[in-house]
Amino acid sequence: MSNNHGKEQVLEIDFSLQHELDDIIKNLVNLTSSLAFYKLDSTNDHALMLEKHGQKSGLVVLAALQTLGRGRLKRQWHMAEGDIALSILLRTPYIPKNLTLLPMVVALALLDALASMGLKVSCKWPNDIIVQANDEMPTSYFGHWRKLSGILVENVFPDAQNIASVIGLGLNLTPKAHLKDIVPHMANLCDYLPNVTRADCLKHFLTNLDREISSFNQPSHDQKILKRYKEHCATLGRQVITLLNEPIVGQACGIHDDGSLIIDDGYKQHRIFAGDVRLA
Ligand code: BT5
Repeated sequence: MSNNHGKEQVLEIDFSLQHELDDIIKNLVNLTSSLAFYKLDSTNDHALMLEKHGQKSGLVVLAALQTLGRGRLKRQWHMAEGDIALSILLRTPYIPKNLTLLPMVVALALLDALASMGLKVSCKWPNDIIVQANDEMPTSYFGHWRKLSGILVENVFPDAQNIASVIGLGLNLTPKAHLKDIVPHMANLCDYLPNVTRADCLKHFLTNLDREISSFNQPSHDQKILKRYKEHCATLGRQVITLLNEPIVGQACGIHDDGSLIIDDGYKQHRIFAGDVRLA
C-alpha cells in the first residue's frame, strides 16, 4: 500500500495489541471495530484513507509504532514503542452538532481516564493535555507545565449531509531521553503513574469516549461540555501570548461557543481561532 509520501508501506497486524484492543471494544456501543498494526506512518492518515473507502463509523486504529505522526500546522508528533498513537473514525450522527467541541470531548475523556487512574491533568487550549512539572524550570511555551498528550481532529465532508471526523490521539507513556532536546516540554506517564499500562489507558480512555459519544444528542450537551472544558482549562485566567501571526498579550478570559479563545489585552477582547499560546 502506498502512503502520502509516495513510499510503499507494508501493513502487518500486531496480534497481541489487536487482542488487547478487541477485549476493550467488545464492551462498547459506539466504538465497534478496531485495527492494530505493528507500524504505521500515521494512524490519522490510515483512518482517513479508510474513510474514503467507505469505512463505517466507530473504527479505532492503533499503531504500536508510528513513524510519521502529525500534529497541527504540519508539525511532527514523536512517539516511541510503548506509547499510544491512535485514531478513531466517527461519522454523522456520532459527531456533536457543534463540531468545534469534538477536541474538547476527547480531552475530557482522557482527563477523566487519567484522573480515575490517579493523575490530575489539565487542558491547554486548544488541543493539549498537560501536567504540572515536577521541576520548576519553565520550558518553551508551556511554562511550568509539560505536554503529556496531543489531539488532532480532522474533518472531511463526504457529501452535503454528512461529516466524518478522524480523532487522533498521541499519549506519552514511556521514557524518551533522546527527545529531550527536541521536545523539552514533553511529559511521560511513567514518571507520574509508573504502574499504569497501555491497556489500562486504552480501556479507560475508550470507555469514556464511547460514553461521551452516546451523550451527543442529549439536551444541553454542548453547554455541559464547554462548562467542563473551561473548568479544566489551565489556559484560562492566565497571562498569555499568542504564537501565530501578530502576538497578542493579555489575559485568557474565556472560550467562545465556537471554540475560540478570548484574550483581554486591557483595551479590548480578541478571539483567537488557531495556533497556540505561551503560558506564563
Ligand atoms: C498535537 O499537535 O499535539 C496533535 C498530536 C496528535 C498526534 C496523534 S498520534 C495519532 C494520530 N496520528 C497522527 O498522525 N497524529 C495523531 P500540535 O498541537 O501541533 O503539537 C505538535 C507539537 O507538540 C510539536 O511541534 C512538538 O513541540 C510537540 N510534540 C511532538 N511530539 C510530542 C510528544 N510526544 N509529546 C509532547 N509534545 C510533543
